[in-house]
Parts: sequence; structure tokens; C-alpha cells
Amino acid sequence: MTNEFDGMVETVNREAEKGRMGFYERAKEENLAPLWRVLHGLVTEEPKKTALPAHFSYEKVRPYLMEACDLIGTEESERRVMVLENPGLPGQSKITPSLFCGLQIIKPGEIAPAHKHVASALRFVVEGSGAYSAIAGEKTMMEVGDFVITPSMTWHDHGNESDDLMVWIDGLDMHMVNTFSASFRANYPEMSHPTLKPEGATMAEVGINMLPDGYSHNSKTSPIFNYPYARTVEALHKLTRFRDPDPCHGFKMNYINPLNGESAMPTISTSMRLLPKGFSTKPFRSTAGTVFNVVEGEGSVTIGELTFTYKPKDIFVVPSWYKITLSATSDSVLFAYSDQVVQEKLDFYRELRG
Ligand code: 1HN
Repeated sequence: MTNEFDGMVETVNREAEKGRMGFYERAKEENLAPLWRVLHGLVTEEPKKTALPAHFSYEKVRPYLMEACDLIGTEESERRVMVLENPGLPGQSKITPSLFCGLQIIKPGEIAPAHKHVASALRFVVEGSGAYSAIAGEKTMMEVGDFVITPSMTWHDHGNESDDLMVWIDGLDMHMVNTFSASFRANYPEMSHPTLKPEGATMAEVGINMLPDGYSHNSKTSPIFNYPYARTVEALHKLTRFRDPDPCHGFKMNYINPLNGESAMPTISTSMRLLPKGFSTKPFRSTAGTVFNVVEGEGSVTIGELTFTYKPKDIFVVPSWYKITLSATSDSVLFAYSDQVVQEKLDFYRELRG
């Protein structure tokens, strides 16, 4: 609900305001405005709930991806992506105020042409097998559940050399970049960037807890650009044998940059969690708007007042300061990405348990 006094400081006399309108109008001519009419809308007592909780059933979304395949190619569209819009933020290509979420589909034989941009991207594979993403001239083959990173301003193209469609989630930080008007983009002159390194080169360099002598890396993003699902899920299951689950998160692991132990991406926190069958989480809320993707399992999630049942491949979003509880009816593995890492760096982040 909005009215003409929204954001106005409570002590301001509403009647007396009428006599000040002439002043406000003259000030406006000089691009001046009274803070006391907007202060409490700018600096709120609690996070503004602009984004809404939402659940995207993959069963309902998939036919639209298929239809998009018939309607447009990857050369014409550059990227064949259907944007997941937060219902509270329509027309803004936002899943939360700071994050983008889309579903990209690529058919056998297609190439999504090479380009680069300041915005960092993550891919989280939802369906298919054997398409590649090439990052700075090194290909990585992608499987369901793999978490793949495109660092800022790095050439990247994708191709599908398999016989199957492939679908992945694109998570990007361009709304953060655009808040600072810091966006640049360039297209590569060819469809694909030339191959500069053999597949697996980076994993050999940095993926086995060793580094080549004299190794250096001049980026804030992890050098590892594919965190394969098989290893992640194996580790999570092993944890259940000797660790206790976190009451709010279950068994949760964060993807990190092996060079410094920090978040794998400087602007997007990423994690995978396992909720064993029958496990229900204690209520939790934080200022980090979070996007979840279900890799395995079924259950339900309550976000604020809304409860959704989830199935594999479904996506749901938990906006800032909404209470979440999860209840797993079968062993559930959930990928999540959020703006937590940025908020922590800026001292914005808050969380409440229980
Ligand atoms: C982008 O570059 C990709 O490279 C996917 O696959 C989604 C959404 C907005 C802006 C750039 C990609 C994107 C994107």
C-alpha cells in the first residue's frame, strides 16, 4: 500500500505540508528536494520486501524452453535464455534486487557465440549431458549438477556436441554492476574462441590441493571453473556419517576459491546442501536474497507465509528477510546462490536463527 506520505518522517505535520508545497515546487526547478518527505522510505527500519517468494516448477517452465527452441536460434538470440522474473519485480530481469536468474537451452550442434562482459556468471546444469562451456580458451564438459563459473571480463562460448538438449541456470550479478554503472561488453569476432589449453588443464593446476611452482592468478574469482556434481554429492553424503547437520541448513558446503578459501565468486555466494529424508530445518532468515535449485529429492519449503512442494529441477527464491524452513520427504540435494558474500564484504549482512 502506498500513499503520498510514504517515506515521510513521522514528526512532519501533514497539514503544515500543504503550506510548503510552493517551496517544494520552486526547489524542484533547481533539482532540489526535501529529505524529510522521503527519509524513512530511503532508510527503512527493516529490509524493504520488494521481491516476493516464488517457486518455478520445472515441469511448467520446460515447455516454454522447448517452444523457444523452435522460435529462435542461438546465433540470432546470442543466448537462448528465458528470464525467471521475480513476481514482485516484473520487467526488470531480476530474481532478487541484486541477482539475475535465467534458464538457457542449447540444442545439439548449436553454439552460443563468444563474448565477454564485466558481469560474472554462474551456470548450474539442470538437464542434459556433454555440452561444453569454454572459458578463456579452455573447454569443460558439463553434467547435471555441475557448477560452472564465467569470471568477469573473460571470453566465453558454449556449444552442444551431444545428441541431447542441454539446460542450465544462468545466475548473474549484472544488477550489482549496473548499480555502479560499471558495465562493459564485447563480442568476439568469431563464433568460438580458439582453444588455448587442453580440457582439464586448470583442474591439474589447481584442483588437487597442489599448485605448479610459481603459479599466479590475477583475478578475484576462483581459477576452478567447473565444480563437478559427482565430487560434491559424494562429499556431502560422507559428511552425514561423522558430522551433525546444522539445524537451519542441514549439511551445507560452500563453493570456495582454493587459492584463498574465500567464496568461489567475489559477487555471488554458492553452496550445495543435503537434507536427509525426514529432516526439517529450524526457521532461518537473512538479508541475502537466495535462489535455490533442487538437484535431487522431494519435500516442501515454507517462505514467509507461503508453502511450496519441491521436486527435482524446481527453482525457488527466498528474498531478503523472509523466514525459510525446509522439510525433506526424501534425501534432498539443493544448490543455492545469493548475494551474501557481497553483503558480508560491505558489512550489510544480518541473519536470525529460530
Ligand atoms: C550471458 O552472457 C549468458 O554467456 C547467459 O551464457 C545469460 C544473461 C544476461 C546477460 C548475459 C551466457 C546472460 C548473459
